[in-house]
Amino acid sequence: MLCCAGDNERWKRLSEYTPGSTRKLQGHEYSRVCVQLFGMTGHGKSSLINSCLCVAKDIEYRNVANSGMSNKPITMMRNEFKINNAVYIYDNRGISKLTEEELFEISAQFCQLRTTGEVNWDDRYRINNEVLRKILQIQPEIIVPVFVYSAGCPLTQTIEQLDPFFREAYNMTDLFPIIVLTKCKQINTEELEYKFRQLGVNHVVRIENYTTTNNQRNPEIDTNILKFLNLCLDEADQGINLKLEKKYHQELLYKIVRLNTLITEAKERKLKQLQEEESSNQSSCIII
Ligand SMILES: Nc1nc2c(ncn2[C@@H]2O[C@H](COP(=O)(O)OP(=O)(O)OP(=O)(O)O)[C@@H](O)[C@H]2O)c(=O)[nH]1
Ligand SMILES: [Mg+2]
Repeated sequence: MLCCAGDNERWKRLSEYTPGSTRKLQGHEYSRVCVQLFGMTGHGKSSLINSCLCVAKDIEYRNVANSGMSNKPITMMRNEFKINNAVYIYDNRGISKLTEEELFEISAQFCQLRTTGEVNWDDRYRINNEVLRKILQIQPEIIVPVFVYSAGCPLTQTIEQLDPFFREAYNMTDLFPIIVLTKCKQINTEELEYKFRQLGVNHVVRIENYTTTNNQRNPEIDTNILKFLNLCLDEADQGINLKLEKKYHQELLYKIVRLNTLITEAKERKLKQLQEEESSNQSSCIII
């Protein structure tokens, strides 16, 4: 299908990629790149995966990631899809209100503490011997954070309220998420792009996904998808370059300890709030 200028080079670059190869980086431990999708529910994460898979493999569109229309969230699991031997893309449960619990789960994913499977916002973890053993066995992988945002579905939150997510992504991965604007046909997204850039974002790309009703491969969508995947490789190698000097497991441990402290503090805050509410209820009972 690929027939736009530059597509063959982009496709070849993707097929031949190994971590670090776009910058000829050597002496690092990374053997795979994990493109990790986040975004509000219904904004097109699973559709982006379907689009990436059919273009990267140059095959017909199939709904492998189970995208769909519903008034309820569809994807509830963290699922892995293989683009090639070096690049994997992860679908995710959609964010609802970006609560503290959701942010902790996102951080745990950035720390490689999550494998695939059900994503439960309340399922917090504790650092114990088992987790420490697991950390030492973790195969270093480079995480490229991606935030999928539908230009066609205004949110109840403002873009500024998404700031904690962008900060956390940067703290944990050294990269600002790539923004993928979906459902943007005939929509002027300049103002939206500006707002994301104000939060530190460097890359905003517009992609009209393949969907079950728009599933015929076409050069324009193919090119945009290939550009996006190539951008993920550039970001991955930028991340590797930044991390070359750092000791991977030491840094990972530091991040996990930091996350654990944040979780403990949040728990203590909630407990204190509950105790205060209880004692104010008791005093109002006495007055009555
Ligand atoms: N027109 C148009 N529709 C899209 C696009 N991307 C996704 N859709 C449609 O939007 C709906 C939701 O898409 P999904 O990919 O399932 O969204 P999701 O983010 O995975 O949603 P959850 O799994 O519920 O979190 C589906 O009906 C898709 O066909 C797009 O770029 N353009
Ligand atoms: Mg989904």
